[in-house]
Amino acid sequence: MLTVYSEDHAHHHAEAELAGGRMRPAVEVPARAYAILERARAVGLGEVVPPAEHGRAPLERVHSPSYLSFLESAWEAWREVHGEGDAFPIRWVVRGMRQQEPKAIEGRVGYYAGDAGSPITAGTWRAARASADVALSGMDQVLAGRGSVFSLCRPPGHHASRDVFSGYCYLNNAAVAAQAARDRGAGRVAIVDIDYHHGDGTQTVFYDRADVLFASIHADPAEEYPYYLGYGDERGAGDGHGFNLNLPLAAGTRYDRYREALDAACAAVEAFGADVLVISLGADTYEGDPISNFALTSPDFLRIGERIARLGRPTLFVMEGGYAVSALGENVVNVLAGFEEVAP
Ligand code: OKP
Ligand code: ZN
Repeated sequence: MLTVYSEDHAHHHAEAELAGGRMRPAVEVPARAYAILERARAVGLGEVVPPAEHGRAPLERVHSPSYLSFLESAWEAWREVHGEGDAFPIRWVVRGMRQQEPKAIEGRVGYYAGDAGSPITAGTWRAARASADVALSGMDQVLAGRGSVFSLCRPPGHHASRDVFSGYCYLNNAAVAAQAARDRGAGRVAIVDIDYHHGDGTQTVFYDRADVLFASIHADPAEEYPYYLGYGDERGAGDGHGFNLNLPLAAGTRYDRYREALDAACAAVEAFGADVLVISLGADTYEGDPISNFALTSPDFLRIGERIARLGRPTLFVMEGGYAVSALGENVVNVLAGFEEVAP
């Protein structure tokens, strides 16, 4: 399988994140991407190519121009006030407040932030743009007729919505790639999100649309991040009604139960008749993940890849989460190898 990868991800390297009431070492680190790349090379997964620059236009199909301008300028504006160091929100726009971007950087950060665990660093914009280019270049290859491509994105994207950064995500790589496929003539695009956390950003982007199906298997948001979206009764709105499928699962979920949810997501993709499939690929469902509570084993990831391949669709894998760095390469590449076992 072709892998698209950019070294530029390393420009996003937060020292710490606010978690559990204290600053803790960041878990979304450059070593994640290196571990996946190393494993892909070690098992001879296939060629690794850099992305092409796609510019701002495909980003603006998903994100608002004002949000993109904010992301591009936020760290510099923060530095002018607070000096070197990562930018974090400390104030949010909540119920009853004006939905309007203020002038001060502290107010702007809080206006666009979904949590305080997603630092904006000196290199975040550069890395996030490269990550979106990795997804877009992968989609170029899928649309050109490659049956499957792996976009080794970092930072991840599925918590970012039109104008919100959250959950280590700044640009929604999977959404940008799915929208690019639509803009270039793919009739129906399905996104299946198998990250442990609900893809709230992706769901929000496509919630009122019938041309992009979003199906997600994730930890029950009543118990787990992102808490405020991802429940089973969210089926889509307006034209999009029936084109959103959430499959929340309990803490401790093992593959026997996970497989049923994956079958349900795959059945939805079949019924929808997707021309192109985008997989938001998180491996934080692994039993050893430090911030998650499912119990999938490394061999289970082979089965996931095999099941996805049986859908028989042109497929773009877009990397999302997974924080057990020592097992991450094996788990991610197992999904891709399982896929290729069925659909070489
Ligand atoms: C991003 B992705 C853990 C704090 C969790 C946010 C998690 C974001 C996950 N105590 N903070 O979906 O893997
Ligand atoms: Zn996750």
